[in-house]
Amino acid sequence: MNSMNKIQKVLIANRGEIALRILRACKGLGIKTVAVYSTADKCLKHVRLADESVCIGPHPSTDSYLNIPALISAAEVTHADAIHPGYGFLSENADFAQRVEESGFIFIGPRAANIRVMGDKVAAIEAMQKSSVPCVPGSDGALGTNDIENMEIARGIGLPIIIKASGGGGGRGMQVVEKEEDLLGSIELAKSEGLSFFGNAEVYMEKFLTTPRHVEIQVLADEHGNAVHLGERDCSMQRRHQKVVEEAPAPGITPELRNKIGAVCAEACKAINYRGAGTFEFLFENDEFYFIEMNTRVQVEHPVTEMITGIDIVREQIMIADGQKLSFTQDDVEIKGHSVECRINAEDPNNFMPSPGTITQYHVAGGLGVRVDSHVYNGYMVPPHYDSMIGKLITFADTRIGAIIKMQNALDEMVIDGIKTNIPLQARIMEDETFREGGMNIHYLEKMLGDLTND
Ligand code: MV4
Repeated sequence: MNSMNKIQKVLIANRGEIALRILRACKGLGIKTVAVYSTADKCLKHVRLADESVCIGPHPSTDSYLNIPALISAAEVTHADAIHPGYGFLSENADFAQRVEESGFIFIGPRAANIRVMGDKVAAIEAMQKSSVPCVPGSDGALGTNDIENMEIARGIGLPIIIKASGGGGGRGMQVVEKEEDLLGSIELAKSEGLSFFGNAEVYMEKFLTTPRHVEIQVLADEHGNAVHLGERDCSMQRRHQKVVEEAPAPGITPELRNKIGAVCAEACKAINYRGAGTFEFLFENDEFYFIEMNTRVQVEHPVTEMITGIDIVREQIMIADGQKLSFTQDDVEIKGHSVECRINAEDPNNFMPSPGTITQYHVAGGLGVRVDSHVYNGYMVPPHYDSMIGKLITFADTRIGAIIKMQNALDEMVIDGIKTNIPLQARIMEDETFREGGMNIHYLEKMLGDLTND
């Protein structure tokens, strides 16, 4: 970037590893950075490395990282040009994106209108169907109040079905229905959960896929009508809707299958006038993709895609927000090798309880094809107020097994003392025979853990 660019200074509206990841991308582009932090976060690494920093409030997120007026004020006093929301917090809040732009700043993300559509799952699916993205057979819109009609829709789809809240996503506000007699009660429950969790009682119905994989497509689109896909990630290794291990490419996806679904996603971006980075989430069962949701933010697991494509996704987000054209075409995107990411959480590996506290010894893994995206350091105090993810260990090799072996050695090298972490759990996963075969479905990890307490 040079003095001609609109973006000379970015305010990073986030914390932890992603704030550091964004800071690094800004530095790589010669862009100045503003860190914002809560009173619990003065010691964050990116706060030390940023050109400027502003305390935006006390530790509860609602008073700091979710406080829109505080963030806009911080951008004003520091004369930032743009705001990067990271993931979580306000990253998929259409009102925030709108207020950022109305206040004269660039939102490093999609247009508010696109975020709003994707936040409404019924509207998102409708937009995707118009663009020929394959969706789960379902109610084709929100359910009405006619019980007989709703029963007919369910019979038409065939049980089991799933009722989902239109304002939901990420696993809340869903009801699986196995028997006809449970349908009407489940619709009412999904409606009331939708209303209380998301302020939206609208629900819809889909065929319930019993053993799918979670495969998602990364896209990038610029303001000039160009859109590309960067292949897929497999995020099936999850527990209670929290991803644990992600990888790219997804085992068993042929280049033909990838290019076909990827092209559909890129075309959908053009059709909806999408801008920025995005992820199309699919369920993948019997070699078929079924769209479920679109994420309009950078995702935790973006590094595995970066490793196999060589494309810096956060850098591209910033350049797109600056108004530049994508500097490469679909033909330039080459998928090479295999990458695995293990999320490192400050938690008890046996009962998954958060384990905040001070890190008394920290030694990081290294070597060719080993990447550590983490903000923690020796003496860092993991605060109890936020998500327990303290970093990500990412490996890259020619082959999937090569990346797994590198991961085993990297996990072995890591020393994080003073708190409990899930490193022992990740080591168990890496040596698991079924994981090593690849292509597990979304239920596998919970089964492996003998965890029958899930919903
Ligand atoms: C589904 C499904 C099966 N069939 N939809 C859960 C979170 C939300 N993003 C969508 N989810 C699911 N939707 C149909 N039609 C199973 C899940 C699901 C799931 C999906 C992805 C990753 C992990 C999951 C864990 C449980 C259920």
